[in-house]
Amino acid sequence: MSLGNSELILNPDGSIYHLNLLPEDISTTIITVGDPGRVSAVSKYFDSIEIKKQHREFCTHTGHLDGKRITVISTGIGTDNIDIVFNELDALVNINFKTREVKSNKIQLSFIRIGTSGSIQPDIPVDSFLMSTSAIGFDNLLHFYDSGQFTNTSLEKELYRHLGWDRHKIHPYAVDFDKNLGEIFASNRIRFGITCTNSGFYGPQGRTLRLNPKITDFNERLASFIYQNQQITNLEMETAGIYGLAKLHGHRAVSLNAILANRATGEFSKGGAKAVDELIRYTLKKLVSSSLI
Ligand code: R1P
Repeated sequence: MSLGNSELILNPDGSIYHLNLLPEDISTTIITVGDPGRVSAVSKYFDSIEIKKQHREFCTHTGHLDGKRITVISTGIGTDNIDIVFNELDALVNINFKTREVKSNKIQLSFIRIGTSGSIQPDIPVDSFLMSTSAIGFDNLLHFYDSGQFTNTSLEKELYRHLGWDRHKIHPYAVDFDKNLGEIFASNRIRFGITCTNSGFYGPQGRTLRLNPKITDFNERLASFIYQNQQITNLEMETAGIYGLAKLHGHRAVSLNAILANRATGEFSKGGAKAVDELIRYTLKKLVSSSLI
């Protein structure tokens, strides 16, 4: 079936609508960052850069490091952007832009998020690194896709029971990381945990400036949940969408977080840029030394 002009939107130069990219512009190994400014903070470590493109908040650099072709792209903030970035990146490899048909032989992409996040456990210090083994999405993105077989329904059920928030009409979805991809980036420097993704930075992460929260113990309820010996460790705004859309499309994804805030102790990193730079260098080192990507 040929996709209509209003569904698969291509620019006059043949690039995909929001990302402004052509199929040959991306690698199958893709690092996602939230901040467009972080793209060059990653690509400055490449041996060479072949592509630099930007449209809106979506900045893309593709280059080589130690013989590996790597793309780094900024998603901006939030899972609404993740919906655009992941659908369009998948289209670049799995839809033929000339026939506008889905290809029969699918290409699998590997996504590594290098993001920032706030811990909700007092023993996870600022400037530490955390890998999300599962992500819980409060943002509703996956509810708009036929996603049943890709979600962790047992985690969802236990969480619903623990939170008891049915009266608030909150029904988060849960998706796991790709274990094989995660193993590449594991070490004793990285803590593992369940990440909560939400649709905002203030109220939806339990922050009160001038507006009163509806659920006054939001973070405390999350922090006291335990699933198969794992805690909910941190809050951010993209990982659940990334895990969900990667799984639905048949791609692999892992989310790595530099912890900048500790919401339980009230601390905020004094060296956030350094922590992010260290996570970038750590991730690239693990990536180039792996034979699995
Ligand atoms: C909020 O400040 C932003 O920072 C975190 C959140 O997920 C949100 O996108 O991640 P990034 O630093 O990767 O953008």
